[in-house]
Amino acid sequence: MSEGTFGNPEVVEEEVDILLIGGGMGACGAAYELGPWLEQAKADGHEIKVKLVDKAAMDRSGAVAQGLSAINTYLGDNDPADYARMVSNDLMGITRDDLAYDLGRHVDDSVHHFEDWGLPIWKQPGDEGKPLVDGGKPVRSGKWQIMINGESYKWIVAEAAKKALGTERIQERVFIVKLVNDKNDPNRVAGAVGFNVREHKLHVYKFKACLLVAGGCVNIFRPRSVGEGTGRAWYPVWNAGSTYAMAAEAGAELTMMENRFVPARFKDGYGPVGAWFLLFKSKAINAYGEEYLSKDGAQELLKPYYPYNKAAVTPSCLRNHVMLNEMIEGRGPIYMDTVTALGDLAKNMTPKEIKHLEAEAWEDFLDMCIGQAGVWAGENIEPEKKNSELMPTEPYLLGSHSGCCGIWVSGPTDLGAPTEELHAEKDKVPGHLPNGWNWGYRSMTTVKGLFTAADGVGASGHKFSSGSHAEGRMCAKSMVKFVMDNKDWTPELNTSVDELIEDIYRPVRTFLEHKDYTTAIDVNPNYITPKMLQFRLQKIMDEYVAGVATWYRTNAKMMEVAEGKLEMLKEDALKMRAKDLHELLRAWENYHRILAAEAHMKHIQFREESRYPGFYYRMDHNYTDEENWKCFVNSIYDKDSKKWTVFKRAHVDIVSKPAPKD
Ligand code: SFD
Ligand code: AMP
Repeated sequence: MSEGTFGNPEVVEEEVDILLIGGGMGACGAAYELGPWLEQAKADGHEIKVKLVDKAAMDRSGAVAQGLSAINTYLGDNDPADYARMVSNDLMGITRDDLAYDLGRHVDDSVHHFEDWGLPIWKQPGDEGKPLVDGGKPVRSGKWQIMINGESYKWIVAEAAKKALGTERIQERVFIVKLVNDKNDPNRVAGAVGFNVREHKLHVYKFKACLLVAGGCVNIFRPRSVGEGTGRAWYPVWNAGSTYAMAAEAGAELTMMENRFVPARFKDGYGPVGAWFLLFKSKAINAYGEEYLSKDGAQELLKPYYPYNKAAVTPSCLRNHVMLNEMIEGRGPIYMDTVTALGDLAKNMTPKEIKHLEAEAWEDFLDMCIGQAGVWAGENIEPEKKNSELMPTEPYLLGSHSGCCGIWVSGPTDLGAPTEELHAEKDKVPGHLPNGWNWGYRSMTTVKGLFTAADGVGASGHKFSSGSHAEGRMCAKSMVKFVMDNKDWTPELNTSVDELIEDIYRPVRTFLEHKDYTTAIDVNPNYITPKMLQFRLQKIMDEYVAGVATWYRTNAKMMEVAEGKLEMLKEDALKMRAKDLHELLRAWENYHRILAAEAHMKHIQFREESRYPGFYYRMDHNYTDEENWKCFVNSIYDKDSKKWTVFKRAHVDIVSKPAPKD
């Protein structure tokens, strides 16, 4: 085969049984779990071929690239049913208890493996060096969270994944652009296509099953960091909505795409707040020193969002809601009162212990958000002497952190349902789950052969890094089963390789055809640079779809405008140019972003209430409406007509929830 050139790539075709798209926490979990299953299948006389493709290098790819300072989901002595309750409560009542419970009962095993592979987990005094599995008591920052020395977290997890799968089964620096449906069954995936971001190669994979775990979606809203700070964001900028966009184009049902996460973070550096609130027992205060969340009036503000205002722990979005009110009413800036928190903690400490405490505060940033330590250093902030500003960030789409947008998947088969109604149905419904919640293979989407995990799975947030890994492992098992059940099936792509090349390299052709029309490479009436197109998307989303420009507010009329503008943006996206492989990557990332953004907008438009105040407001329906909207909002995209069908699915509590106390 001839070596490829720019726009005329060498085509590499490969057929496997299982393709893993992504190299983050979900993919590493799947890779680790697959190892022994592949050995077992081999011993039984079946070879299962697997390939993992990551757009970056696994050692530092995805959300955990910089490291983390806490593992936010470790159950220990907690009950998985309580975990499902917490997830539901924080996400305003609309989550899949079956998925959350399932995750809760499996997640700790991944954490035990992390420790075994070398991840240092903080232990309580007297238990230092004693592993969790031997009864070592972790330092808990909160009920569900444990502290780690996690700068090298991703290296450690990736190393185990590579070892289990074998590096010959891993292909780094290939960006997957789209899934390809099966020629004989439009509701089945048969392949995926992507390009190498370093060499002129197009990769075409055929498979029986595929795990799509390309993370969440960042940079669809104009970020607070612009100009000199461009590129600084909270969630990983390199996760561009590929999971949601590619699944949608393949025909998978999405769920809760109206949900978003707007984290309150240390201003400008996006540093984490969890350890400060939970471990150091710090409080957020307004400019006048008032602890606004507990002052008179906070409850009044939350009243329209009944019954979630009654929760024992105020949901994340409602905490934001009160903070935003302070800022809008002119009582900002908002501060994390680090001075009081560290002072209180230091009261009964020796000077050596105080130094240690201060080091922990710095390490919290150095482990996972070095930029924030830079802000502290640059602004002469010593947390024991000077408070730091907090700020709600631009919105992010994700399904594994404190958000729950994503793809609708098949639940576990062995969970019973406690309600009368469901018991009556139990003979008709597999695993006793409500109809439409289970179709045999855990984590398979509504498209045959397409699985997802972690940020990909909707309606079950609060999995975090550990839960994402555990969910990847569950997928590995169900994919192996799927492959064994479909041993004799051969994938056939419904699109020819020539057509795929034609489509994927359009930005390159556009550039080569028109580049000589002007003398300034970036100024040309025949094309738009990916960077400029991204700015347009961010402006539309920011100004009309409840970004920071409007304090996260929108209404039906604003979304009507957004709809029209997004339509035009989609048309103009066909005019994106790619002057090199880097821009080709940027062009396709933007394409994925636009689809994810469109799904987000369509869902917000459909849900006529404000389910997540503090994350976004439908000002024309500024309340939670339990009667009409305590339901999932799901959607299906038709890539030929480019139309979305958005609809309701009934919500059922599988785990009982306490009635709110008035
Ligand atoms: O402080 C393609 N997360 C936290 N989890 C915790 O347990 N503790 C914390 O402390 C956490 N916090 C936190 C977290 C994340 C970030 C960025 C910060 C702080 C600053 C959350 C977890 O990290 C998160 O839940 C999981 O990582 C999600 O896993 P997954 O597998 O869904 O996504 P990924 O790890 O980002 O990996 C995505 C992979 O896909 C690749 N990729 N590959 C091929 N083709 C394409 N088109 C692709 N698009 C993307 C990526 O390269 C990557 O490998 S705290 O805030 O609470
Ligand atoms: P964060 O650093 O904000 O991502 O938070 C890490 C963990 O702490 C997540 O599990 C959050 O839900 C939790 N958390 C953060 N802030 C608070 C708070 N004020 N109250 C309760 N839980 C919190």
